[in-house]
Amino acid sequence: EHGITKPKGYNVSFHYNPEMEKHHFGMTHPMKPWRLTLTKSLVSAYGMNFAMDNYTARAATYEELTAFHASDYVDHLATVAPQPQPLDVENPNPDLKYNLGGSDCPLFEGLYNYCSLSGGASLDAARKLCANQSDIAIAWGGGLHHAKKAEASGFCYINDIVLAILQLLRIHARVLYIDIDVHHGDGVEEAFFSTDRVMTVSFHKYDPLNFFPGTGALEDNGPKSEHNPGAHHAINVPLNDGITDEQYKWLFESIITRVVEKFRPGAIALQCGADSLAGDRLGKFNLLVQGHSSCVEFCKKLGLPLILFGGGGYTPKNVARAWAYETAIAIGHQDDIPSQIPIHTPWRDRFKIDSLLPTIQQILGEPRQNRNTQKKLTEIVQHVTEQLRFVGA
Ligand code: ZL4
Ligand code: CA
Ligand code: ZN
Repeated sequence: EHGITKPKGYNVSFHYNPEMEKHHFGMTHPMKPWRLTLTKSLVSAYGMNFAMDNYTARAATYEELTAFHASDYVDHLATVAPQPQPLDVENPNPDLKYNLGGSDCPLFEGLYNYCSLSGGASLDAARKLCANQSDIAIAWGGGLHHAKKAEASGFCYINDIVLAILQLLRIHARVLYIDIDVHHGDGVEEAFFSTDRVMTVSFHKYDPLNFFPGTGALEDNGPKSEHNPGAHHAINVPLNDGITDEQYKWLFESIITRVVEKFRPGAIALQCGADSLAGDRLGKFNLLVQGHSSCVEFCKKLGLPLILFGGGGYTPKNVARAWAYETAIAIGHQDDIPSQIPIHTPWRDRFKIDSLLPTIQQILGEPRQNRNTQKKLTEIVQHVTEQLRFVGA
């Protein structure tokens, strides 16, 4: 018996392929594809699959990948051998072709398959929205926002988000891209730098010398030339460590309200990187599941076709909680699912925090010192408001 039923009046689709988890970046690499399995098992244990259309994602084809990526890069990805030997200690910075084979973007067994599955899920999700068969489409295996046209970067090889947005642009005049991963969404920003049909908004930690990728300053708003249609269509929200739910929610809602009002998108693509949660191995924000998921809730309420991508997230138990809870928001059951994690969840014990009963919104990790002042946040909203004066009719 479960109380979770299909929402009336709209459809949610969930795009996932269990093959993705079989790939490994390396034992100590922070990116763990099995966090997707953990997410899926939590979603299933809650019975959420009864409330949405579940699809086993297919692999993207070569033609689909080269809709954005350079064919020589995709050719190389398809044929390159897995890491021949452990990184050479004598030469830790070998000349990397397409930035492949270093510690961030290693060459592992089945890499091309992993990339095409991630791309395939996001493409399927976008096509479901385009066909009007789904109102919210979910692809937690996507969100790989750093990949460039002909270069791997920051654990990302294929930019599934760009591929999905290109699909949405066939139907919609304007698409809004929002990125709540703790890192700057540089690959997506760059891909749509010169068009006024995509506005990109990234919230991220910004510390150019010490935090990857070092781009995304407040003043970077697209091409500097007013003759370039992309001018003013990149919004960046640079933050410091320790930002809280309350501050983040205020910033997100203030900015997205203004953006939607001026840009009037036909669809929204939301990258839900979970490394902005407290207790992340790489990120140092203080967001709880409540604050992170409030961004999803806010976007859903805008009532536009919505695609949800995964992204970063390096403390798998927290990632699974956030993405499962955000799935509950998508199907409209966030207020009636039990907060306690169902007994039948595989690895249920691993969700426990200090032997407390495991619940879906509990996050583990020491709070970090908040280095964001209200004065700075107000300045950010002011700057964004000024940029938006140049946008729209
Ligand atoms: C690791 O322990 O800041 C990779 C990467 C591998 C295993 C053993 C190798 C040890 C942390 C990160 C050497 C690691 C040296 N292993 C990593 C400038 C850097 C060069 C590489 O969430 N070293 C590069 C990328 C970022 C850099 C973040 C976020 C993706 C996303 C979307 C990408 N790169 C310095 C770091 C480890 C590793 C431990 C690591 N890499 C942390 N931050 C980076 O936005 C999915
Ligand atoms: Ca971001
Ligand atoms: Zn990230």
